[in-house]
Amino acid sequence: MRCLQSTIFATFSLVLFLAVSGCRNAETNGNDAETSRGHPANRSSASQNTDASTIATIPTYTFEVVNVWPHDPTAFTQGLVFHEGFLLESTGQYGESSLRKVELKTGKVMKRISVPRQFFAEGLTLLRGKLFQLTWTERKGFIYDADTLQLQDSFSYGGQGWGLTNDGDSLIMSDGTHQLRFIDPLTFQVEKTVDVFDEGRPLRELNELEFVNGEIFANIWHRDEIVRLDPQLGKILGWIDLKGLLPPDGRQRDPEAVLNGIAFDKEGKRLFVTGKLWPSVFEIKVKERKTGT
Ligand SMILES: [Ca+2]
Repeated sequence: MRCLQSTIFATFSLVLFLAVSGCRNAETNGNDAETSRGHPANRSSASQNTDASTIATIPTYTFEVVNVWPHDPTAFTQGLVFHEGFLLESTGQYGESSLRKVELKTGKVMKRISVPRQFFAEGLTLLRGKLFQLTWTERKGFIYDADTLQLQDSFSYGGQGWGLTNDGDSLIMSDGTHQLRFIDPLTFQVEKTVDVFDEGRPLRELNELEFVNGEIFANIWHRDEIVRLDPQLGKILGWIDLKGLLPPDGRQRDPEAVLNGIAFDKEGKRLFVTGKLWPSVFEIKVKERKTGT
């Protein structure tokens, strides 16, 4: 009898040990996913599906500078849009946030609308003649006339506001997570969300956005890279490596002086990028990186 009790106890202990080990492994894997931000030069991705059969090589792109234009080095760029020959820009920081109309070739600020000092302005997009501007943690967005920059209205949303673009129908916003929200521009209800994964891990801190030829281009906070995303699935379609675009000696010593600003000229097929406190706006051509380069 004692032997049987011992056997039962030993079996129970083994099951308990395996269960606890399994939990620990799951926790460890979860923490790895939370903390890992690195990624290899030659990438593969399973997107939302980690099945090995779906893993495919993701192309990486490099760039060629077509033009360099001046940019206000005090502009803490959070949103960038191209419209009828001008850049429209949202700048952040409390007490300094603004909406600007900027002459591309001179960088001259033609018009500047100050955002009330209790708001930290973020992403910006132009849809149906209106400019929509997010704020960081204030859960309030502003709507302006795209031609006059006159404030017309405001709207509310949950969570943080980071980047903003649109697909012609919906506003698409990032909020510091790996999720993009599609929002109705009239009711401001969330229509759907799309999650972005890099090799099975959440790709967090998606920042400034731009809708380019049916894809979403997204800055990632503190990285000199833009990720190209499928808007329907959030699947990663490619990476644009912008290291070296603005060398370290061209940057201010502010750790926040990072790449953040993508604008696309649909008619001219021109792509513009800049950063927070950067002295230049770059028109770039994206080129697929050849193997071994
Ligand atoms: Ca943009």
